[in-house]
Amino acid sequence: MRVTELESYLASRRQLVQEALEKSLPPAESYPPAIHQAMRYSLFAGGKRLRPILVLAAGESAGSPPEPLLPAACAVELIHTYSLIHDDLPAMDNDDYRRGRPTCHKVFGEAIALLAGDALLTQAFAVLSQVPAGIPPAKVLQAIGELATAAGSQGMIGGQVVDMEAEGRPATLEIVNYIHTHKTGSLIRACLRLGGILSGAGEEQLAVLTRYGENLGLAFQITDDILDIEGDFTRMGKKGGMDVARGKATYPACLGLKKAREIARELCAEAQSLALSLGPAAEPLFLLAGYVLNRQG
Ligand code: GRG
Repeated sequence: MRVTELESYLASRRQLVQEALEKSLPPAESYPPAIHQAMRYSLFAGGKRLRPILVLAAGESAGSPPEPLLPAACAVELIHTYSLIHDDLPAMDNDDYRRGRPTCHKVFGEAIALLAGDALLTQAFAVLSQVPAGIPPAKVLQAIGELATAAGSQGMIGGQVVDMEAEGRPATLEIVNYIHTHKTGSLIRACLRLGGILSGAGEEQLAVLTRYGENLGLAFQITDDILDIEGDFTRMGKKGGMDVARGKATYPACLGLKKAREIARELCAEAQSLALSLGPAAEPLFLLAGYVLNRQG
């Protein structure tokens, strides 16, 4: 697969994910419609679907077709969407725009937005608990445990708490690393592990996928820090410059833009060499590391 083919790979995987996500939630008119409309509003607001695609690409590297991995791919995107809804609430970052349109609470009100996030989180586990044909139930159980831990107080939520606590204070690189590897990195790492576990990857293969996920997760958040300074609203779908305005603990704040860029490049190069070590079936993972480094939104 050449770099020019990455776009068609992304498009084909996005299509599969989109169709599966459609079926993962009750229809908008299901009673009570207010909650289902809010859940669908945020889920179908045009995200990149990077995390579900990483689940599929990790599975592909271990020889699995995409279909049996779709419940896990959807589960991760449901959790990601819930985290965005809650992060945008007035009690947290108080953002008006996400994915290029008004945030969930701006449209549906705070109470429904809070509940839409809760409902997406719980629905994620209902979806993941469906056992696809050909996947041993024990592997699904393992995946459920991994995703719950990654999203919980020692994963994504822990990262969010330290992110809030660090606001407006001079942050050490150690604190920034904790925030980035937990708030953002935990879920991305879980994507790689879920794809591997559900595809029957061996111990060594899973260890490589995990390290790839750790490198990519940190690189993803560093590029997000950089885009918050350099990106524009049209591409990012949200207002830029907010990290500086809020005194957030970021890589550029700690080390400067140049060093932040250099570290993101090194992390993606390391992810690419890990992908290469997995052989030709990991080519999408190789290209996805380049995509994360060069993304504009
Ligand atoms: C509030 C429960 C809770 C958790 C908060 C993930 C998170 C932790 C907050 C979301 C806000 C944020 C800036 C997280 C950092 C991760 C990140 C860059 C999210 C945006 O991900 P993209 O760019 O978004 O993949 P799309 O819209 O493309 O899916």
